[in-house]
Amino acid sequence: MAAVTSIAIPSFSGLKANAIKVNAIAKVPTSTSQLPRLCVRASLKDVGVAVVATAASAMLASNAMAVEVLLGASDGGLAFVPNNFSVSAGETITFKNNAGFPHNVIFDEDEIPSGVDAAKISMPEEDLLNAPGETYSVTLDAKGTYKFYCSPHAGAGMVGQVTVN
Ligand SMILES: *[C@@H]1O[C@H](CO)[C@@H](O)[C@H](O)[C@H]1NC(C)=O
Ligand SMILES: [Cu+2]
Repeated sequence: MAAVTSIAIPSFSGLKANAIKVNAIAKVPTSTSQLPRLCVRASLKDVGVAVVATAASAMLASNAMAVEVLLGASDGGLAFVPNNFSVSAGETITFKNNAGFPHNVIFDEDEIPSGVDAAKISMPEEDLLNAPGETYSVTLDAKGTYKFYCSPHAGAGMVGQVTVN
């Protein structure tokens, strides 16, 4: 630390330099192990702040352009929650297993805008979401009304509708 202090001094002059020198010496840690430790702690804190800020902005961005639909009502009802909603074209719709699974998400080929391929936006018919929290996400680009259902539970009324604006 003594070497650093004496290098800094020549760029100042007279009384001011002496005053700065006194301050600098007063702040030099008495133990050489103190300074590196302080530096490490400071940089970890900065990194932590940066990570939190990034996570918060990512969350805001995803909230702005995503809709979550629960598969199965929390009371056990076999339903999409919500079962009738609107999204913007290109917005991500994430279906999330909640209760009463297995579920799937199949778009009805006769109840979607013309030119849209139902197979491309549906889960494969033989696939089922079996585990809690499992998701299926889809993005719809063509505007219009789409109807979808869960194949195991369509007969029980597990059907839904989304309007893409
Ligand atoms: C879904 O919402 C649309 C638009 O608000 C409405 O026209 C339609 O009747 C609703 N369908 C059902 C099944 O509730
Ligand atoms: Cu289902």
